[in-house]
Amino acid sequence: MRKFPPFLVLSIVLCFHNFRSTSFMALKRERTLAMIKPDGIYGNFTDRIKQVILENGFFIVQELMVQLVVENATLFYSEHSAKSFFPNLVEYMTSGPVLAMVIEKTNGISEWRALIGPTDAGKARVSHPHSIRAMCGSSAQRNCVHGSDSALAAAREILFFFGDISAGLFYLKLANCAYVSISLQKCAVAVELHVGLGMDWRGHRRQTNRLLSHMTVEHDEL
Ligand code: 3AN
Repeated sequence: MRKFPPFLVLSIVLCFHNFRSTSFMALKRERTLAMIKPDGIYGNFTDRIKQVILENGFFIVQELMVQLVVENATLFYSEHSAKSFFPNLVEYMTSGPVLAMVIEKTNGISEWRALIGPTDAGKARVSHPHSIRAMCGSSAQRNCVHGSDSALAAAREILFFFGDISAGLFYLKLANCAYVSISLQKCAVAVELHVGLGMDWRGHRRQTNRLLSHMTVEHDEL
């Protein structure tokens, strides 16, 4: 068999490695959390927003319509808890149902943020007139949609609503904890245990699914 000089083999390996880490890494498929907030749902923007999502090449992996309660909204937006607008934000986010979606696309996190536009919908109408917030939002608070702002936030927020869908094991839906009178603290601890220890929650999932099965409005019921 013909032998290749070691330096040639090494060069080919390095080239391949370089190709993978530049071209492929820059074009990574990413999942992010998209949410239609209560004003988006009440304003009948759901179909138009989903149309924009699909027209822009996103795949909707999973969706869930849920009514957040104060504990859920407080936890979801905990990073803003010290801000003056926080009480109003919690009130707004619990004023009606939200539609949470896991959406996927190449560079999906930044692509979705670009599509929704700036936080302040009033400013978005001037600076990003074609953005989703310009279409359906009305202010800095009532901006009709949410998008994760980083990979870490996307992982946390997807876990918040859907459990770890990539592992497919953990279906404790944190957003529903309050409905079934499991204390929110227990839910948070369960999530942390799962994430931290990679535990197999199949037994727990069966039990939780029984509790949640009639309370979760899934995709086909919307
Ligand atoms: P974004 O949703 O664009 O990532 P954040 O994370 O700064 O913006 O804010 C989270 C949410 O808090 C916003 N979507 C909005 O509903 C609300 N919010 C942000 N800034 C203000 C503000 N200045 N006044 C009232 N509500 C605000």
